[in-house]
Amino acid sequence: MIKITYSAEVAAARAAGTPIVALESTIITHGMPYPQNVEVAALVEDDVRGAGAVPATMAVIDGVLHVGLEADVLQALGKAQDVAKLSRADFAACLATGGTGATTVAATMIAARLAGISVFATGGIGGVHKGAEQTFDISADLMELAQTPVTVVAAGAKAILDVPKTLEVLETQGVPVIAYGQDSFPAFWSATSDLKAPLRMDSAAEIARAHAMRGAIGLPGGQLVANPIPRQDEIPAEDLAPIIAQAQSEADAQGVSGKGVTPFLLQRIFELTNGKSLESNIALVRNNARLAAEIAKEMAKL
Ligand code: PSU
Ligand code: MN
Repeated sequence: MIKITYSAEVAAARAAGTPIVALESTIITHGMPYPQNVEVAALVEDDVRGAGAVPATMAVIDGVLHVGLEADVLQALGKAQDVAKLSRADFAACLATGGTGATTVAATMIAARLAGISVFATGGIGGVHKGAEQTFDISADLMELAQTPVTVVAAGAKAILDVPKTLEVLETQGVPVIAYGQDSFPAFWSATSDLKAPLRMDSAAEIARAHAMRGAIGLPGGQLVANPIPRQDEIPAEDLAPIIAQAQSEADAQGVSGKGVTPFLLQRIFELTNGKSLESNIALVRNNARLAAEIAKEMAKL
């Protein structure tokens, strides 16, 4: 009933048992401007290949789930204006109605599970938004991590979010939050924060074993691996704070809500930093892709 198509590269990897890393597409359609989005998507795919795994970027095109995007499909998706942003709530509806949509973290996890892929790299997950006590704006990504068995490698949670509340919800939902190679929870554009991560691991092998152990003891859900941005690419938190505050107050003043919030804030921060936020974003996604490939290789050994 569900139509799935695999890129030639992913189909070959599945046949050969080569490790595969899932990648999302909302970051392409709603997270970065064209044409950098397509260039970055291709670079990130190359990072996965360079580390010895095969990339599977997910999207729904005309009602078909694409696991791995051929170059022309990626190009068309990156240029398109009216692509839906799919999460758990609308993923099935898009497939059923023949629609086209990019997958968020939540939808990419669902797609990865369907394709038998256990690890996924992105930039930052969605989380609890500032003011959530009024708006109730909490990303479905958090609840997805609690129920779908995919290990997600991200650079922590963006400073546009309420990071302490995001960590609280992850704890309530029983999601392992693992800082990679440090004690502190990384803050997306900054490598560290004042918050200690609940767990710390220093190798891809440990992360792969923890993933397998969750399955072995019958717990549903995945893991969040918080991989700090490389030091040379970070933006100091104090430089970003006023910019984030400005973007947030503009969003409030314009009544931006629902799915529009995250893309609006990312775009305004890109403009207000003269593109510096995008450079950091690119560096951290690439860094996450490399770690995810190492984890995929370790998972394949178990
Ligand atoms: N982080 C980024 N860029 C993005 C996103 C997160 O650096 O584009 C996207 C991801 O697809 C994530 C989604 O799943 O934003 C979260 O959206 P929301 O807050 O509406 O759940
Ligand atoms: Mn939201």
